[in-house]
Amino acid sequence: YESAVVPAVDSTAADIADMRTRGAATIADAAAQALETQARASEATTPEAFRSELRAAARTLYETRPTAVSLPNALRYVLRGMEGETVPELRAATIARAEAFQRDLAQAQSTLGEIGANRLRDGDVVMTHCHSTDALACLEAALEDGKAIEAIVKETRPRKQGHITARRLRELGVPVTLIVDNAARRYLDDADHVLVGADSIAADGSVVNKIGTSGLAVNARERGVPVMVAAQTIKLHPDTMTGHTVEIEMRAAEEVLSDAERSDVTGGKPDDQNLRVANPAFDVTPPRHVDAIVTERGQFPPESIVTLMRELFGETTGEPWEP
Ligand code: RUB
Repeated sequence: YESAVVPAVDSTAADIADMRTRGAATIADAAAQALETQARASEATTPEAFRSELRAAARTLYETRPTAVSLPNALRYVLRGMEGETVPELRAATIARAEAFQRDLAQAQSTLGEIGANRLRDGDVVMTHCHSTDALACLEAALEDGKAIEAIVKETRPRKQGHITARRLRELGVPVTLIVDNAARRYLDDADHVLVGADSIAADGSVVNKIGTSGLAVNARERGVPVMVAAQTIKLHPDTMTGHTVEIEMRAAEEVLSDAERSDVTGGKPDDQNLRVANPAFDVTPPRHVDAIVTERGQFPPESIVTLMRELFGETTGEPWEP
């Protein structure tokens, strides 16, 4: 039934793979939306065919980027709601479930924002890395509470998601100092908090987020600047409860070194196999370098996040399309 996957699912998958749609929460939202589109457009005539189509769509979406667990968590949540005896029943249930997921995601982010805002005081300076909608929700709620906030925004090479953060913060009226990543340690002296998001959080409280987060957290600890991770519970990685590790995505060399730059660096021999570029998209910050994980269920010291994971997931494991 693979061929019955509608073009909208393929284009959502391509947008995620190429990072036109990016950031863990936004990816989850887009994936749920794509499953809804598949359910609406399906021409399946039997319940079995409908289920197979939805599972094939989920697999297409899943195979885009490996690190943000919000993607399989979203797919699993929607597919679990695919209940009914007939195609119309299955269709209605899947659409309702996808819509509920998207509603809950938005609600969780705003609840998380209010909780995170309580950690911020009037006049605080916050250092950010990458672009996280969960992190920005905390700043937005603090502003709504009438607190003045300033931001030091790390550029975030190679994709410069810091520019998205800077633009969003300027829209909110926040004064922004944009710095290159290498300047972070120097500017930590001016920061009251480091505030980042997460792509996945492991059962031991390790935080998987944009490459450079772990170095920033180590430097912040050395400088005595608290590190706050804003992450909805959709970022909690169920498989890590049974010893699995989180796969770190390696992205294309061209993001780091353009063809023209490669030619320059190799002295006109762009095929030089001994010039390798390594481009990991994420890294792992150990729990000892994180002060608080802020979720919509409250804030947690990283070491106790596993209690929340057990409560939310029970023994959930396996691929999203497995019944
Ligand atoms: C994005 C990134 C973000 C998290 C959290 O990486 O690391 O910090 O996904 O974002 P990329 P959010 O740009 O490679 O997708 O809070 O919006 O879910």
